[in-house]
Amino acid sequence: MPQPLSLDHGHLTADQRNRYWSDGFLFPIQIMSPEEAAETRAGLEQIERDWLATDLPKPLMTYKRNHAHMVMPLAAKLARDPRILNAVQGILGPDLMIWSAEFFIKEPHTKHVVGMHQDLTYWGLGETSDQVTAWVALSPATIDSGCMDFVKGSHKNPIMPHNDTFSETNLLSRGQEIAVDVRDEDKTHIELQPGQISLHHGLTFHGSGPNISDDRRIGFAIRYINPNARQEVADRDYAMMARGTDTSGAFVHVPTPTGLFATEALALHHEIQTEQTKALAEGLKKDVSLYQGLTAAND
Ligand SMILES: O=C(O)CCC(=O)C(=O)O
Repeated sequence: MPQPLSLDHGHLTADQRNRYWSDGFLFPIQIMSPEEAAETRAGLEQIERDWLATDLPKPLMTYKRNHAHMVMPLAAKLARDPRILNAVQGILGPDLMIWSAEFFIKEPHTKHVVGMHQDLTYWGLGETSDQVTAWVALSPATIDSGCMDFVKGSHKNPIMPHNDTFSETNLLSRGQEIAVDVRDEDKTHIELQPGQISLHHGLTFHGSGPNISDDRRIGFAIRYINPNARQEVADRDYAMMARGTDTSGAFVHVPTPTGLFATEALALHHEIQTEQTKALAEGLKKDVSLYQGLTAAND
């Protein structure tokens, strides 16, 4: 496991910022202790136990994989954690909004993978650098558990063609995969301990392998933008303020959740999912649910 980076009072140093812009990613950054990460994991697993069989308007998996921060206070707290925001501020500046946040969970001994892709391909935000993903490890992300793999410097490419494979074992919406041969030797394994994060640019080629370990692999991916970002495909777009001010007003602000799966938040969640699906589904010929390929444990 690589040693966590030495931050400057919780902020990225100039050297770390340069490394992000040169490589398209940065890791591992220790945000919280393993014990605190374990508490957050326990909170999530309590929700999974309590809500799996209830009559939520949509399957629990939909909320875990789409704007979890809007309907789960635990996810909003994590997405607005000042320690994560301090690191993200080093990349995007002082005004930060949360565009989206989702749990990526791979159950032990399962075949699910994430095909190599560039995030920005389907977001409708163009090829902007005014976004970054912080991926928080809530369990060990190792080669065995299916940690992410990043291709150094690949964020300097434009959005490349992707193929929709609709593979049952690919956790992405269309089973999408970049139409570029990525050699194993070009991949950096992003191994993280619970409580650590990685940062990655939305053009960075990345994916992840299956979980052959005995534990769940639980990651929480938070997509941050700054006010320079623009939605170019959907009629309108939404974001939650995290820090500073929104100087552009280009995004409809969404409130932090007042409680777990509160009625108003569920209604807004539905509205946002409908709008963002337009961007995600642009050009999609085949009707497909947005989040497929998950086991019953993720439902
Ligand atoms: O969690 C994974 O394995 C993949 C996550 C991912 O593709 C992302 O956060 O952009």
